[in-house]
Amino acid sequence: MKLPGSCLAILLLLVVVARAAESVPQIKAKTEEPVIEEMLGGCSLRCSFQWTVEAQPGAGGKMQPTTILNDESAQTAWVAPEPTTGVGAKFRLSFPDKIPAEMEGQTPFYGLDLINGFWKTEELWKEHARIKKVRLYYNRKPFRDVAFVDSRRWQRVTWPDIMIRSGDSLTVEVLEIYPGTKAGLAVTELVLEGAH
Ligand SMILES: [Ca+2]
Repeated sequence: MKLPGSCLAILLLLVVVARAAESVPQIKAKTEEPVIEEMLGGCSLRCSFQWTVEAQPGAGGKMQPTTILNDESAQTAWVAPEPTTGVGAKFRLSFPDKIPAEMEGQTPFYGLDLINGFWKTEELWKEHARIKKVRLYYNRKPFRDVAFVDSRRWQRVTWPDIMIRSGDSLTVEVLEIYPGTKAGLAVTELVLEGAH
């Protein structure tokens, strides 16, 4: 059987895409200490740089600035707008466009902490979906696939140091969720780890 050129091209593309997905390291987040509201805002990469967050509710949606994921409050959570479930949602955490020259490429970035779901109450937690698996992109290149457990505790993922340069960003793409009883995905807080 002879396949038309276009079919071969598509097959080849599928193989390339499958290989690219396989090459992303698959890791599990570590479950850490319980969340204590008063302890939020401790030491993090914030000691060197602030970062901004944008959220895109699902594939084809638009990135919108949000402060709810880095407001140092476990009472507030980003919630997937209806009718989206949160699968396909993306959060982009961006470093400043202009890092001071003496700090350019000098500050390590090595981890991400998550408060999954709508942490505020047990009831809200059950009602909203939680993150099960994400793909992380550094400067829009796939970088790690991370599995999270269904827990109200802090969860942490780490990787070898990346030295931050002006305009760098980390994107978190939601691949799978633990469904809620009533609503789509909620995420309470994302914290970048690094600096020291
Ligand atoms: Ca929050």
